[in-house]
Amino acid sequence: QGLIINPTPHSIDIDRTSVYTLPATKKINDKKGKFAYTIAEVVPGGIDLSIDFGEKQAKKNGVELRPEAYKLTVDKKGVTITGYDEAGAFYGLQTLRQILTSEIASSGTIPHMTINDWPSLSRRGVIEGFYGAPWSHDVRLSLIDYYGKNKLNSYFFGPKDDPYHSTPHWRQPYPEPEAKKIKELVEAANRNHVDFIWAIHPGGDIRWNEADYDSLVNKLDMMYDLGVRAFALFFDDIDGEGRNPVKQVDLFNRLNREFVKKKGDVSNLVVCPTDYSRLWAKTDSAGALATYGRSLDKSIEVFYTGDVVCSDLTHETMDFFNGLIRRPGFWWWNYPVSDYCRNFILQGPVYGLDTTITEEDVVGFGTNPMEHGEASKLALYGVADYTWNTPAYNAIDNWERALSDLAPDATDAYRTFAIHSADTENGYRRDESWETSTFSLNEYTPEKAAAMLAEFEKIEKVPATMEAKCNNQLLMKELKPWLTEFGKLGKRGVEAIGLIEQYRAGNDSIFWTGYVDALMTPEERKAYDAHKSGTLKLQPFIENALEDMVIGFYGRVAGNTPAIHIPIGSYPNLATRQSRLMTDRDTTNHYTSAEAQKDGDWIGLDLGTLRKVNNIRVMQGRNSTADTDYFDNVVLQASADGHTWTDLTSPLKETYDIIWKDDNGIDARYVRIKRLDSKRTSWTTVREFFVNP
Ligand code: LTM
Repeated sequence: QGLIINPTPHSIDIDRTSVYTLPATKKINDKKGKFAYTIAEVVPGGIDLSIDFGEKQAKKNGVELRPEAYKLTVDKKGVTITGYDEAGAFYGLQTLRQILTSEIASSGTIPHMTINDWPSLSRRGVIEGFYGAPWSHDVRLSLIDYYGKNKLNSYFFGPKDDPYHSTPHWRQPYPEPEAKKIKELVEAANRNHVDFIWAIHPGGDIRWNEADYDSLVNKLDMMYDLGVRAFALFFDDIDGEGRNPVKQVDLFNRLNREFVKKKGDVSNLVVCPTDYSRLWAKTDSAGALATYGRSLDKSIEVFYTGDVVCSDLTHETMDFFNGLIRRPGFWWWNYPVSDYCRNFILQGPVYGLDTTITEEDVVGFGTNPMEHGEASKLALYGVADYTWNTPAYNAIDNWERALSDLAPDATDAYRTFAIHSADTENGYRRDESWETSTFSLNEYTPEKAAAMLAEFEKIEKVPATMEAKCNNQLLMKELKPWLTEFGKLGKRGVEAIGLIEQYRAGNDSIFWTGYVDALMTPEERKAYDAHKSGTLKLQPFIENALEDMVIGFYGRVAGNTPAIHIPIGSYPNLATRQSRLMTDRDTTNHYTSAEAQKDGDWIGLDLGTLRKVNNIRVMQGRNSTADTDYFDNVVLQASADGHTWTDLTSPLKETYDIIWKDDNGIDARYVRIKRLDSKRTSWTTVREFFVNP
């Protein structure tokens, strides 16, 4: 209580009956003279501090005997930090920084305590490995500082859109100003006990010949001269000759012998294979991963993203990969990366990581963040906690602490924004709005409506509160477009609740005027689509309420139910706005399942009421008949009640565009395409699902 330390220490023992009073002056005993810079940063006022490190000292003082471990004691003499090594002592100082700024020390005293601490995983870090605008120099520096503060020790520099990291310029030196910045980053990383690992991504146009081998060594040498002492080679997301696993392995082994070992002060290579996900990895002995397992030097570490590109981390996931590559893999976690859903800013908790994972499963853990570096800190706070103290990790508790760490004066407002800005809608699905209970019109109660109204009113105020109280300008710059749309979402929600009341009171004329007003204009829709929040519950709540009310309203004034087409099916994201792309009468955009298709999966429409259906057309695939993302071997079906289905066609194999017509028609409220059995595992995509077009 009153003390927040991230990452959570392994052991902390506080004696609240005795306190050490912070003195007016600084008395520092920095035994090896290594920490003047960090102490000046961490300790602003007076203190009695003794700091040392080394195996001998660690043994003497009861420090856990493993790299990066430390012990920190506060007693009547002051603060003593002993590191197993220099990094351990540095981490002891980072813990001290958090003690001194915690409530526990706000009155100038600190209770006596003993902290014994060490990392669960020895390689903990960040991969700047996304597509999109690489981080700016300022953001990188701010992040490196953040890694140090949160005991993250590895930073892979591999932004896909850095032309000197990848094709076309990987063979060439960085221009002078860029090279200078990299040197500065290396220095900042060294100050923060972070390994700066420079990655190269040459597979797009590499030629397996001596000239390109020399180009590669030459480039690594140039980076070495800038101070880089750790390297990675990425062969992800490439076509052509570069994919050859035998050539890749030969290259890695040769570089290991002729560059890494020869230099003597360069860390083990880390490589990313082309088969970095189980989704397309071959499991036979001639497959790429088995080739790595058989022939790759044992000192070389191998990245893996899991069962799919963005996956949860589990023992089963790693067992599959580790068995093939014959060593524990290096986990590449594609979260909170948002390059596949750039209109989202992912602010939810860090979860999906098994807390019984150990170094027997993974040799290291790298997280791939968003191009919004500051806004990614929320997730990095979680990754730091998980990787440092894996068994104790608690996702929600960590997320709550992260919010107050990043926006101490605007925590509530930031929390309101973040809780509704977590899901991806169409990718690595994340829980969102978990404290909000939405309701459909027929479940209305005054209490439920009041609760939703209160939430929307709170949301409406968030942008102004964040503007006034969040002092982190880099963060605000990144969040701003989303905050603006979030405020508008709040306003739309307040209006929707008002309309529900008018509708329920039978005020048809007021309802109708308000309804027309509440519909989003194409410009409003475009702005929201570009910077989305609340896609899991809030926006669907508003849209469903409006739709239900207008159907009811037409029924009331015209005496029948109008034609509606609501997407339904076995994929969870059919309930989101994204699925409306299949009923928007625009064949240039599409709904995507965002999950592999399985036998029994189905996609269909609810027509709102029983109707005569005599014409159905389902256009699948993203662009053309060449697309592979259609359901294979499906049957078109109709149903009056959603339980008993009638086949309208025989099984349709490899049919991208399904057309069914029958002059007599069938009475149905539901229609669907249902997959029978097939080997296809791609996602499925529907451009348009027409019924009686
Ligand atoms: O994940 C890997 C190994 N490669 C790429 C990343 O560069 C990209 O950021 C993520 C997320 O889209 N997916 C990838 O396949």
